[in-house]
Amino acid sequence: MFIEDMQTQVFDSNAMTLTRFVLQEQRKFKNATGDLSQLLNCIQTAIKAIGSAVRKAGIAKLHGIAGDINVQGEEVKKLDVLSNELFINMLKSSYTTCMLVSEENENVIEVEMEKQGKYVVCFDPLDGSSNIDCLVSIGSIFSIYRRQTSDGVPALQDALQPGNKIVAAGYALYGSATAIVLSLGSGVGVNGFTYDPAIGEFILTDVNMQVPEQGKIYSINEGYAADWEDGVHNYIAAKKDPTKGKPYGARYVGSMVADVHRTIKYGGIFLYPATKSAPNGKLRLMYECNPMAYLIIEAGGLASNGQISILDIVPQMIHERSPIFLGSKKDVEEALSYLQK
Ligand code: P6P
Repeated sequence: MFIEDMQTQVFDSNAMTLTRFVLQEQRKFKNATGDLSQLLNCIQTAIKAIGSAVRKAGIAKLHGIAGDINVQGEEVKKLDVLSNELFINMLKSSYTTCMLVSEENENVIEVEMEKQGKYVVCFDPLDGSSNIDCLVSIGSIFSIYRRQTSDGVPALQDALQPGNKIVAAGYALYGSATAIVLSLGSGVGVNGFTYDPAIGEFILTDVNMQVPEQGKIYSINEGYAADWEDGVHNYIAAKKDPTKGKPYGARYVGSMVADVHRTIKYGGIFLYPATKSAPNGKLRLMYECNPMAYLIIEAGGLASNGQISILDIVPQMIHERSPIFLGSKKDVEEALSYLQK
């Protein structure tokens, strides 16, 4: 029987998927071995699986604390434990990494010798996971470096590299849609991809993303205002009650990936400054500040710790924290001028 109201679905038979994009970009580097493409495609798989778990967490009771047993008698893994395992397994099985740094692991993760490759990956598998129970957007953040030691057992120095040594970086945003934003190298630009569940691929939707030179939004947790240094106080006061022009709008999700993604798209400034109780700020250098700074700078913005570019900080510890001021060039420059008064 012919169903007359059959809708002919329009398929783009030439959609630029993330996989195709990565392979296309690889062709621009004549010495490319394909290892980075292989690594990025394995990261993409981890992100697809995390996106699926995040979206069914409530139904699948994935919110439970690690070690709980669900009604089927299966161990319930917290989403961030599951996300961490997915990243580690996909990264190791890419045969392109030799050392991993995860927000969830106290020490560096050494990849088995038989699976080792030349890359080091620092990642936060599920950033902002404290927001998931109320369905606020959360994300995964990653940065990729080349190992510095020549071969053999990787050394801690392979992990403790400044952000200006990043080879590629990106984040996944599990929001109203699942998106990946990444840069495949300095000067290559920043591109955004949106997940199409109909075909299980990320489709290029934001070409050559640029942070507006100046925005109209400031993003900071005002709950800590009593702890801010004077420069931060005075800057935020000037945004609220400017001597000329309109006040800035305030937006703060409390999930770094969501706040940074909005900043790239709309402009403005995201601030997580040092406070008396957190003299180095809260956000982690290796897998939050560095990758986000790399992307913002690649997209034409700025990212500073208040004194120097985030990417110039030489890490001393894999979980060290840093204050961060990132976003539109003019907004960050203005904020820094208040900090240096
Ligand atoms: P606060 C989430 O816990 C997170 O690590 C980042 O994603 C976010 O930007 C920050 O902490 C929020 O911290 O102190 O404002 O709740």
